[in-house]
Amino acid sequence: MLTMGKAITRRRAVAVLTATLLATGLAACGNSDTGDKPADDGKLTLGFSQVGAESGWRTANTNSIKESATAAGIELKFDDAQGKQENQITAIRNYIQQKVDVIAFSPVVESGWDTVLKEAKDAGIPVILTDRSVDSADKSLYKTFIGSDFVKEGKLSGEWLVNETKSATGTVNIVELQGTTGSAPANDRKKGFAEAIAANPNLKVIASQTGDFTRAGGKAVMEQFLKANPKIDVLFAHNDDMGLGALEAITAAGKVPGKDIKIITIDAVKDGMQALADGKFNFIAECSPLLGPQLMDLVKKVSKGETIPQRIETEEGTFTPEQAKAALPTRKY
Ligand code: GYE
Repeated sequence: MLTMGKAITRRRAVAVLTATLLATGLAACGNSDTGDKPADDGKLTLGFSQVGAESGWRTANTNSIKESATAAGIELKFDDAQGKQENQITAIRNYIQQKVDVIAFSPVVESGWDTVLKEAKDAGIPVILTDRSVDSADKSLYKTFIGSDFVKEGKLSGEWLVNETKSATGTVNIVELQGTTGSAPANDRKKGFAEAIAANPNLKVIASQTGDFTRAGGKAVMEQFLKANPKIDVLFAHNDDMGLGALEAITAAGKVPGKDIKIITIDAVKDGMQALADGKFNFIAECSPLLGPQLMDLVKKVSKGETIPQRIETEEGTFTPEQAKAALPTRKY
């Protein structure tokens, strides 16, 4: 960590020196191998590898990152990995080759990052994890993580259900739509929810499968759940989009969402909040995608070699239908 910090300080010192030389009209000591990055112009360059465009949350997150890079005067190189880890690894390697100042990415799954993170570290390029974390034991492979407490989101969802069903007699059958297999939010939300309902044996998860965080996935898996299980009381979907897809399957099966089947989701993007305000969903735990401004702040800090916290968590709440109605008019995503 310390060595890396020093390396960064040195890199920045070179950048400042280069900028000064340019400003005084002297020849620049050029980075001729950086392709589209000109000889260091003093501008910070951030290489960002995004998961994909699977959900409303992701679209809002991408917009937040692009807008805040522009606002902060940071040059952004952006790559959409289309949900594939190998594409993210390729993008990160390209950023290393291009000698960007900082790399940030939202890892699609938790494991399998050590090699490429080590390559970035060896090149002296600091890495910031945004939104999703990695399971690397060596914490020096990245500077910080900025994002949500996914276990807490699952827990809040489960606690709402425990309270909602406290006077229920008999078994409450729950189906669960999981996020992308192996992703931090899918692993953690499942865990948090399971922990929250564990003390109530009448709350039973009778089916749990991935819908890959997409509307299409949520709809297709919910159709299977409905075919296989005559009595479903509750749907817990790991994001709004899968819940929205499931609504179509539930309605097509002749059931009333929000009444025959209670629906709990996570994210609180506008479409989800509308479904909640309309009484089709019953509860949403919030997960904010607006990570851009804080990320740009951190990019500036790490590039100067400043010490930053190892983990920075987003503040979030929960919503009932009434609260969704009140929040919708000013909702930013
Ligand atoms: O909840 C989901 C998205 O990683 C927190 O990814 C993010 C999740 C979000 O596809 O909608």
